[in-house]
Amino acid sequence: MAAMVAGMRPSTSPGGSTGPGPRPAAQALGGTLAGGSSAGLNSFLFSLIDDWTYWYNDPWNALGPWLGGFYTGPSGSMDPVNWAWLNGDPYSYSNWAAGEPNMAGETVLQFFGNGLGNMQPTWNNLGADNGAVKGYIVEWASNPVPLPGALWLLGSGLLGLAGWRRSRQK
Ligand SMILES: [Ca+2]
Repeated sequence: MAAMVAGMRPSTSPGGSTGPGPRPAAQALGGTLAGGSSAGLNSFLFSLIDDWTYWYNDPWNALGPWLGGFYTGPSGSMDPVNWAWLNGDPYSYSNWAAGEPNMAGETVLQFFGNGLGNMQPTWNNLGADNGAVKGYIVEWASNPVPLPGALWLLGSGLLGLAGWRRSRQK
């Protein structure tokens, strides 16, 4: 059972080009940014953050929380195939929004909906240093009982903790 929780991005979380801003925050909690590596899991993750608390309008589209996807293709290019998940899941499922991924250099992945106010479980590639993304989803490989004390430092940003039983491909 992997436990997952949606949290607001801490203001002290560093951004930078090495990964999503919340990545070190997730690691500090003993977890990692969640991976939507199947249709069912992606829908489950979206259900955790289907709330404007975790989204903003940019103002042309709805930009949602970070996921743990990152680009593995050649520098200076972009494609929908060369991606991986921080949790090690196989990249065998994708749910890109229309026209995504687009820009080279936008090497990390977020929930994104085409159009103002359009929260969707579809994906966009975005620059890792984007400071406006409000939310992220943490996942643990096993049920973190007791929960890491640091988890509660996220305070009011937490939407909930939910379990997900994955069936890994062997
Ligand atoms: Ca993009």
